[in-house]
Amino acid sequence: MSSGPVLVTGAAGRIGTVLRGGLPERGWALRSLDVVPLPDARPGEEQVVADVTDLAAMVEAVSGAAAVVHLAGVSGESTWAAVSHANIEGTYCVLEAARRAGVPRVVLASSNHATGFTPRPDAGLLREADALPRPDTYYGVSKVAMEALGSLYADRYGLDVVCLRIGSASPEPTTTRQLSTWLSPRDQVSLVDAALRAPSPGFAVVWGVSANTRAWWDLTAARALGYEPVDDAEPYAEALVEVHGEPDPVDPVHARVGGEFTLPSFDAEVDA
Ligand code: 15L
Repeated sequence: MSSGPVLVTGAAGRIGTVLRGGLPERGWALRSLDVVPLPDARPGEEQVVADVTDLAAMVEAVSGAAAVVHLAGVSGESTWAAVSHANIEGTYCVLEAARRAGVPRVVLASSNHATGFTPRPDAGLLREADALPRPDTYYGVSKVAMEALGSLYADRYGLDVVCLRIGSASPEPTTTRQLSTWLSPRDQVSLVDAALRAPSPGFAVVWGVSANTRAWWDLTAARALGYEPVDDAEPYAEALVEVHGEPDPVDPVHARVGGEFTLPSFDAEVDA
């Protein structure tokens, strides 16, 4: 591990806020970057206000960092212009800035939506290798591009790049799909900590979910990095099933891993 702080992009966002609470307890000094000033800067935390699509600003921001955790971007479906600029151009700038500044490791917040049209397995668990790019939205395409850029920078320039295909990062599960896809706040911290600490991961793509009883993603690769999930969505099942019913496997929301994002309501004509 190199010395220096970890630069977290999108630090004011949902996952960024969780990580800023948890990573310092695991020994990481943080440099928190967002396009807006943090409303709640913590003692010892460095702050940078910058846009991840500004390459010059990013080279300066990553300088001296031990690693980058890249969370910034559009976090759901939007127009092609918005998604491609923030997520694809933004990821390029983060990786290129890391290369130019000699930062050895980048952790990328990918998403299950990179593979959203993948059918949910009838039985057994889906490994990363069994889920080829099958994006369900422009957002999903941007996450496929993120993983491809990470692969390029690992192979060509020798950066360690760990892509986390995050399920549903939220305080608690609020739908029956999330009984399978939930990634709890504690486990968000553990997963990123493992991605930062794993010795020489090279290029890795791993699912990011808690130890959910109803999970359909195989955590073997994530555990190999050192991830030890502690939470399980199952204690929320009774209440959610009472309201929404048991998930129907032929309902498209439950038949494909991307859930709602695969529905016609996400068609371009609807979003434009
Ligand atoms: C994601 O990647 C999104 O950022 C989030 O808004 C949720 O849609 C999540 O996936 C999910 O699949 O639940």
